Amino acid sequence: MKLPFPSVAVIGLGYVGLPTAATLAARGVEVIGVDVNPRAVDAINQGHAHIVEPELDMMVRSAVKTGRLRAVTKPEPADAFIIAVPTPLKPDHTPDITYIQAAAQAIAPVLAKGNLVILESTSPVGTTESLRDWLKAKRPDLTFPTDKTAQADIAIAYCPERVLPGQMLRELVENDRIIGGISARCSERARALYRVFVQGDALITNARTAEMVKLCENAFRDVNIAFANELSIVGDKLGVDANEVIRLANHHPRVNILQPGPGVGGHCIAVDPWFLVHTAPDEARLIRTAREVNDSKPVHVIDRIDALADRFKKPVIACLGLAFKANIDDLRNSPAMEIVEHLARKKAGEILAVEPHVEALPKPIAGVSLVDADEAIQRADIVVLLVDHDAFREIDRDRLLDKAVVDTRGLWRWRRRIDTGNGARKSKRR
Ligand code: SAJ
Repeated sequence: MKLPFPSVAVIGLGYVGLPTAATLAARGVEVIGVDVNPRAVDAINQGHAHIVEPELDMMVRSAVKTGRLRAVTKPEPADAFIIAVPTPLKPDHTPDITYIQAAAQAIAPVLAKGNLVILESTSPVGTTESLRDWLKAKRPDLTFPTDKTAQADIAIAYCPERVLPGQMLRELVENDRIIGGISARCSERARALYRVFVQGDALITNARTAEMVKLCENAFRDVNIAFANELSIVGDKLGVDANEVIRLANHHPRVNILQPGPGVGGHCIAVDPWFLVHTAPDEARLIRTAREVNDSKPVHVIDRIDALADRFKKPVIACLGLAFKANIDDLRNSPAMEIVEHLARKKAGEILAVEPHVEALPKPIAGVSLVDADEAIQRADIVVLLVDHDAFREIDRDRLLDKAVVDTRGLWRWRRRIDTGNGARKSKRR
């Protein structure tokens, strides 16, 4: 296959940039990986992924070995540039796009006529046009596109990533992509680049629509999880198990409710909806409320634990799971960690934390010890299930009979048999 862009610079070698760089290199593209963190650059050049993702380490090793991937701290000339830098949330819930601005400043000097620039970072609507304006200000010698331009020296598009941590390398190739060019010609150029490794459809739209598509995908999930979380709060008040309600309601052919939990964590779903609220504060009312419902869920869980702890003189509380979701080792932005830290701060009891995916707590927390599930359950008065790790599915439920249990994920109740009448068990994707 003749490569439309023989060399590609990927700016930002994080959870999205590094898998993208390694995948492009595996297709024969000469990839220049750029990151401001010299430690990440060194690790990659030695053939190691500095982030944990299944099979990524192996792909990076082989890309570096074949000479198709090389990491540097400053951009070099290339045929195309993919920007995949973080866009964190500021404490006041407004988006911080300074890393995109810095990436624009860094690539502007090496841009040349015929280059394609793609923004992949989750961004508020309008950011791709700002990127164009920043580049234009630095390079008055080049022409840049508008939505009406048929031809410009530089093509610019917004193409959001949609990969799920833990399945990135597969989803990077299989998922459909949204391609939002500033002009129709920009979209065509960007589509040619993704065709090199994407097997899914590459769907063309404009940049602003593509920006909103990315934000609405995560807001969709947030709103739906908020609905499930609200059902569980209502169920607690009414003495009804919301997990059973949801399981039965989902047998309706047009109902597919997500699972309640201790709150929403991670780096995307709990963040991106705020980008929409920020740009349309008076209009995005449901989206804002969903954020508030999900953000308040840890407090509801803590209140339930407190009510149980009052029954014991010196309660021993087992907290099962610290990661932000099942079967991963990422403890950042995790509602489970928030709950454990809160319980420790208010000295709710002796806390036995269980997290089979890590060797130690990120930092010591007074009153909290990391133990295995066996010991925690044996010693606990109260068992709190915070993450639905596969490892916890197998826990013998008889061992919980004399314990007070808070199962925030409905993991153990799920196993209770309900007669379907025909023995069939349907499962829907979550
Ligand atoms: N969660 C629930 N109940 C559910 C499903 C999830 O409480 O039924 C919680 C999880 O426990 C976790 C949080 O939501 O705390 C987020 O987990 P997730 O698996 O839903 O999503 P992320 O944050 O790992 O990845 C999301 C994905 N977006 C969508 O599914 C719409 C992924 O495809 C995006 O690429 C990613 O955000 C991103 O980078 O934006």
